[in-house]
Amino acid sequence: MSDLYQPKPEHKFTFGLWTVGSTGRDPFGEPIRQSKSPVELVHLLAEVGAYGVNFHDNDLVPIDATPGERDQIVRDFKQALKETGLTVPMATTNLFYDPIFKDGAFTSNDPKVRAFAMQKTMRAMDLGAEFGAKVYVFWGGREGVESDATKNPLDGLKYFREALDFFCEYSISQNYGFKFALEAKPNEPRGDLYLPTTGAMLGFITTLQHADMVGVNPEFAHEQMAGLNFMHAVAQAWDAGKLFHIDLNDQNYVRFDQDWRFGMQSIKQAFFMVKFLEDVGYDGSRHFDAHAFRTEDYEGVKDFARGCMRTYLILKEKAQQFNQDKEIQAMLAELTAEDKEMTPYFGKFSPEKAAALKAHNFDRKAISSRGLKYERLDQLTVDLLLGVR
Ligand code: GLT
Ligand code: MN
Ligand code: MN
Repeated sequence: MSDLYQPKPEHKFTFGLWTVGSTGRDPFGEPIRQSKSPVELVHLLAEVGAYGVNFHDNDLVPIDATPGERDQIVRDFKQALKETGLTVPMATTNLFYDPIFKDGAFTSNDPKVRAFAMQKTMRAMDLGAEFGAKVYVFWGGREGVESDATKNPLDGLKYFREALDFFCEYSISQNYGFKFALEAKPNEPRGDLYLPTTGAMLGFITTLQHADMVGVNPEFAHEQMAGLNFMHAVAQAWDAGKLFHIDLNDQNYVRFDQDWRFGMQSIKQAFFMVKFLEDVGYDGSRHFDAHAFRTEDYEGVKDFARGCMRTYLILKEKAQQFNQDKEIQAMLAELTAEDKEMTPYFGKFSPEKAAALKAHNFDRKAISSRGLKYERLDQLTVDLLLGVR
């Protein structure tokens, strides 16, 4: 039984270097863990059973490294990957840490900053491609404003669109085969970030020249910060064929970005999220974008990482149980059953269909007086999750 919850490569569990590498620094306090090198972090991830490791350019290569230092770091990291068997499915650019990005990267008012952001991203794409990454994430941590007196959002959209069109062409010209995944967040560190939700990103993608190459990387905590239902955002992305990557973590609704261990707080939402991914057959990375509590040493960091994967696998088992539960499934079948009398009204429009539907008499009182048994259905779900079913 317990082996069911052991992570295996086929589960595609990945972590960013910045997640297990977090030293616990926050706006109110200094680091509480000694920082570890990328090589040490790869070994830590291998020890807990992860499949892959993702990075920002500067998680691996410091922003002011010389070309010689870069090459040495790349060699050492490759060696660590070889020793552990870990892969690098995704890469990204840090466009938020350095002070040059204080007013944004691609959406900065300053053309020099925008051009630097493009240069940095192309170099980071080269680095990611060197490790075989196929998904390239864009999280615009500084793309936004504190005051709308300072920037025009239409300019921001135009600059971001131009940059993405440029990177699609760059990837094609280099034969990198990247798929780009845009990650939304409503705020933090900026007062307001542009394109604040996954839904906004999906709308924006349709305006791009190479829309087929661009999808989304929704993050659990970011939709919850906006008070939204994460699974619904993911479902919309899936429906659009745009779920290229996913950031799993947790947090309390409508707070600052807490980036907690997956499933640590919102078990029910996490359950429906896992059930969705497994039911539709999503086959991309299950990336945990979270970090250990600030109370932990590196043993606690391992507990954190193991916990993310373990909870995912427990919820996956619970999803199977839900799908095989006779009572639950019978209720769902009844709720969603076809009504032969109504069937002719659905599907493609025709004037005859419209006329027939307009003429139909509905017994509103009878229809609305039927109890739907949702209380029972939800309680069965709760029983199942709490392990008494
Ligand atoms: C940062 C952010 C995350 C993004 C990472 C990728 S960096 O930790 O909070 O949500 O996914 O840029
Ligand atoms: Mn986050
Ligand atoms: Mn994220």
